[in-house]
Amino acid sequence: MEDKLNHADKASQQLAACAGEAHIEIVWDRYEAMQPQCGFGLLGICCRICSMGPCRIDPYGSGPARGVCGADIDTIAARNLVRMIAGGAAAHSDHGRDIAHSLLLAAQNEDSDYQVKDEEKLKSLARVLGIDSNGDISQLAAEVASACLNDFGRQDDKGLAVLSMAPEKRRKIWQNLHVTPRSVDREIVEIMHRTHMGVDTDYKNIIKQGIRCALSDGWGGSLIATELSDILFGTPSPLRSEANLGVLSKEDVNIIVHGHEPTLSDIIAVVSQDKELKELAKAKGAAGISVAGICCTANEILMRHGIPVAGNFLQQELALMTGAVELMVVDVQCLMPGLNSVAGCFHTKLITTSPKAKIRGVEHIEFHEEKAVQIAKQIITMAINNFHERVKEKVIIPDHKEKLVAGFSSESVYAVLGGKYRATYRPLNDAVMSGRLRGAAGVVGCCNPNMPYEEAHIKMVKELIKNDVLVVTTGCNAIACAKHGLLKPEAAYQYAGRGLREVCNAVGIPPVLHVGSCVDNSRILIILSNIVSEGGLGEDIADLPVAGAAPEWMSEKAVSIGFYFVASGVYTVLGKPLPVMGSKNLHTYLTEEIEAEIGGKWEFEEDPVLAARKMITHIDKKRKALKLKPCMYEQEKSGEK
Ligand code: NFS
Ligand code: SF4
Repeated sequence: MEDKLNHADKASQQLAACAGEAHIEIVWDRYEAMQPQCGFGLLGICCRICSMGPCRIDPYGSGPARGVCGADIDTIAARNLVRMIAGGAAAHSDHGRDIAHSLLLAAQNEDSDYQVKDEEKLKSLARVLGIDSNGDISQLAAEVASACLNDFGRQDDKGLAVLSMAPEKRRKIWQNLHVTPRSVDREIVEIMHRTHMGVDTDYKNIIKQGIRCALSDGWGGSLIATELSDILFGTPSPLRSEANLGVLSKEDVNIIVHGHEPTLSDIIAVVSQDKELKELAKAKGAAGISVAGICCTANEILMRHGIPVAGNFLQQELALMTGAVELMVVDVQCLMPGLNSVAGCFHTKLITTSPKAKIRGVEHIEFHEEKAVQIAKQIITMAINNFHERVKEKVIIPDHKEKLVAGFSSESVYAVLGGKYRATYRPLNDAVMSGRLRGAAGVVGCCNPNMPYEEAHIKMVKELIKNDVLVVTTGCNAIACAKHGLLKPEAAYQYAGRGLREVCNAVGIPPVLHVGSCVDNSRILIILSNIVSEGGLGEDIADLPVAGAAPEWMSEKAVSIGFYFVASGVYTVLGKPLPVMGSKNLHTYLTEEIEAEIGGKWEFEEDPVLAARKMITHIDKKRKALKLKPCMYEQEKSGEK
């Protein structure tokens, strides 16, 4: 386990060691116990879709070449892969649907605990959807929410209404390939249909549906989640905060919100400021109430309220190891079922809230938007009442946290990079065109015990910014960057190349821009779209000098995200490969042939520095195709080497 944490932040190292000493089992122990993992699974070539199976194909040709039904290795690998896309798209999109429901509820009910916070954004989304944006705000919010909800289940073939945010040329490419998503739910259902026994067996045709489904996530469900969350909870703008387990307080009641949807966490963030609750905390011997987040719900409330981040995916159990958490409340996604046994070693109360995500043996307080504040108060009160159970001798709050600047959105990037006087992407495009910025990269995604914790995230990001590539980040990568000091404006001096440093210096931003949670990868799509429409860098996302990566990916959501970036024309790199390595044909298709069809392609590269170099090579190739000058300080740099 130690090897896996050699590059981790000090807080994680300290608490993982404590878990070891106390014989408390955490994720790295379970990972070790699981070795060796099934090679057929890793290669994607086992099938248990029907009960004539399970079938597995020997990739070296010494066993049967086909399943009982006759499915070959390519069919099996492709079916498994697109089912991952369906899982990921479903998770993101169901989240989007919930936000749309919350907006509708707020619009229809004056006394709702939710109100429209960003009227401008509501109006601009209304215009995108072809809705008259004048008139009563509640009425408009209801219409926008209904139009978005309609994209989940529409039955015509016109395509999602929100797709109009994509560049025109891109939409044409999708049309010609017949991958324009028709409705979010339909694409997920169609994957399940096509991958049922005896339906689609042509691996390229299966992947095509995977792409259509992934697009319905990125440009559909996720985009709806982001846009409507901004409307409901406010569009982020740059703010300061802190990250890592050192944000937990010795004196306060500590509440951790973990999961993904902002509907509950945003209310908890607000209600925790309630005077009466603060008094109650004091009456119970605490100094106050501290809220901190884990995973993407952390990103949601960081971006909008500056609530500190306790940690990312692999720190969820470590947070409980501090012995200082009175209550952890979870909603959906990326919740380790192992949380319960770690919580059981301490006084920590674990609370589930979503009817979609219960954990056996864990107390469930069902969250309903209609009673949001009331439920938030109930949960916070429980935490306060649990404070006296904290065992002082067991408390270990690591002395490690980092300062950060977060809160970038497609709108605030617009304002910040546009300079003080004109809100426009022009200066950003100009910086790329002049070669001051080489290009941009989205580095996103999970952490995974199958790799040294966060080593790939940090090494890749550092290599990119050193070479004048501006990095935008979301999800657990954003939290990794925060913990390692890369989200501070000063990081530009320390790590960025001269061109990027000049840009950061001029506008006072970090070299790595935190744009939110994983559904907020849709912000990256919109930023790319805006760069295209600003002009001078081609007509399509595929023309831009940009690349994407998820160096330590873990979840099905990451597979869906990667696919919608590839299908939007972005070269996308993973650390560990997708589970397709058993199928040579599928592997070649995804990493080579697909580029000619759709403009983007996959790359698998475990070495993070090499992966960054490949991204830079791709960026340079795109610069050359655009006939741009080489990066401004490149020559100087080669002189340095
Ligand atoms: Ni994204 Fe967010 Fe983290 Fe991975 Fe999980 S928290 S939605 S899936 S693990 S980045
Ligand atoms: Fe085997 Fe075919 Fe059934 Fe899959 S669908 S389990 S390959 S028989």
